[in-house]
Amino acid sequence: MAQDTNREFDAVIVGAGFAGMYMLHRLREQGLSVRVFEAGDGVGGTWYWNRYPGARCDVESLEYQFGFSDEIQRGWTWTERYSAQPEILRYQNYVADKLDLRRDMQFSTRVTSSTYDERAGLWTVETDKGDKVRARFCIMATGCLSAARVPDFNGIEDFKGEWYHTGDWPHEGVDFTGKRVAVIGTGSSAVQSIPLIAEQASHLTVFQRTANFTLPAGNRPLTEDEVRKTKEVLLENRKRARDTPGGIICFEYNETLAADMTEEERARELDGRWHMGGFAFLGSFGDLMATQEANHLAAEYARSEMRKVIKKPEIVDLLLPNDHPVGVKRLCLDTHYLETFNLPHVDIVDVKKAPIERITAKGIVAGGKGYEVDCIVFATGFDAMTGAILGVDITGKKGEKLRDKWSAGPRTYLGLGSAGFPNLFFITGPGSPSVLSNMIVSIEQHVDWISECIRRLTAGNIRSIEAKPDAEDMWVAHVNELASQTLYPQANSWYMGANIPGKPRVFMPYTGGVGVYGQKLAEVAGADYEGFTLGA
Ligand code: N01
Repeated sequence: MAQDTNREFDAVIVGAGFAGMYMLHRLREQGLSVRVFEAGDGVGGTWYWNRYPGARCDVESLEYQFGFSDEIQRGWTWTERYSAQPEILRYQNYVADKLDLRRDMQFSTRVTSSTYDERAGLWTVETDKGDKVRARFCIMATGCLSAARVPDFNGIEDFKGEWYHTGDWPHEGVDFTGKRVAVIGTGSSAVQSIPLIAEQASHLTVFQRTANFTLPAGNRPLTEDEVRKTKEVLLENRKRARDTPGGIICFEYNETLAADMTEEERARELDGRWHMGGFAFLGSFGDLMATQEANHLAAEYARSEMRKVIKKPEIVDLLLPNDHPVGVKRLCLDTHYLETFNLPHVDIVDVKKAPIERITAKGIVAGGKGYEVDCIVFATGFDAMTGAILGVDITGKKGEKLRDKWSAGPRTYLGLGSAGFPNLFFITGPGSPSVLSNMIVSIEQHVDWISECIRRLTAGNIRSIEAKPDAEDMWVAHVNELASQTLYPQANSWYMGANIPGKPRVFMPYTGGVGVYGQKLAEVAGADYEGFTLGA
């Protein structure tokens, strides 16, 4: 039921994940009236929806938490090196309690449209529950990986069994005991869920289009000592993290080029970092993400390690990635993933060779062969980075639709705003480091910048801020130019929009790193929001 009709707020925030929660807190500190709309029935965002078995963060818990409040961080104790989804969601609820966030949040409500009224200088935001509110600022805290996507397989409506998407998992969980299960996809969600699904299923068939690089997660319980020590320095650590490329400090990037190292030195780097677990491996050489030669050395090493785990000779080649450089698709952290394929009741089907033709009442037909199953798990990913933003019908000045403006790919200035759409902000939008970084560090960086911007506009009695078209053009060109100096564009990844048929192929995140990006944000703000037009 609509709660708010014709009310006016200073700001509307779309989404109550980490970004929406912190944005609300910051704006309320300024005494602004704020309404958060959230489609789920609680806070959490990604961690609210992704409840599939094995869901876990691939950034270490001691770094994947808010860093703005000493009281909050001291009041929470993480239990594992990489937190599982239930623990992260409990943490988010703890923060929501602490800051009393829910009183300004309206749950189970999806924002359907947001329209700018140029004369009034206000956004009109409408929801699927019939709300229609007005606000000076509209802030999209919609997340980068929140528009779950099931591909358009023929016949899906005929399937008589149960089917699920990892990104929209039933809250009560799913019991696969004794069932014949198909998992489609082999990205991070599949890599995490497959070992646990295999523990229950009577038979598991994995439909793989692209083999992924997976490396040992090395998850383990945290010791009391390391938790205590981190609490002492967490806020300091967070400041340091903002100056790093990835927003994390648990490892450093080796800046030496592969060619400038001896074979022994390279082996030591690769081996040491592989066994550290996590993304440290990608920091083995300064040019690992920039040159084929350096990357090939790391990819060969990764394949040799992965090969050691796979015991069925007939599927080794299938499970080893060989069509893209390592790291250009998100690395997957492996906890018993490759080992699962050694089990007698687990099979893999190469859908690159034998594409899925249709889904029938009884299962899946691929390459002319039928696979009868009781359940299908779509681990097929998301309409990443732009899907959730464009899921809202956003209309800016002169009736321009953001969907039309972005039809050839997203266009933003700094990933924060888009020309023609005054007072509309994106948190970790396309064109910012976002998914290539520790998301919470990037969220805090953006929220702090946006809230300070709003504070200065309010203090100066300035009604609006809007990206200038030429600044935006330059930023888009800069983001593309940086990406082209890396190997990232060489894979069909969701970073490129390549997982969605028809989506423009544009490398969306900013590859220059959180630290460099932060300096740019500070310069822009310090120069009276250079590149933005401020309206009286
Ligand atoms: O999605 P994905 P995800 N027919 O897009 C396949 C974050 N995350 O949910 O590679 C057959 O990576 C597709 O094949 P291909 C993390 O950033 C983090 O797993 O496109 N297959 C691919 O194998 C991650 O990267 C964590 O050829 C089809 C898979 O489905 C991001 O979320 C955990 C297909 C989709 O993989 C997304 O991960 C989970 C089709 N028509 C997620 N369409 C952690 O923190 C797609 N596929 C650890």
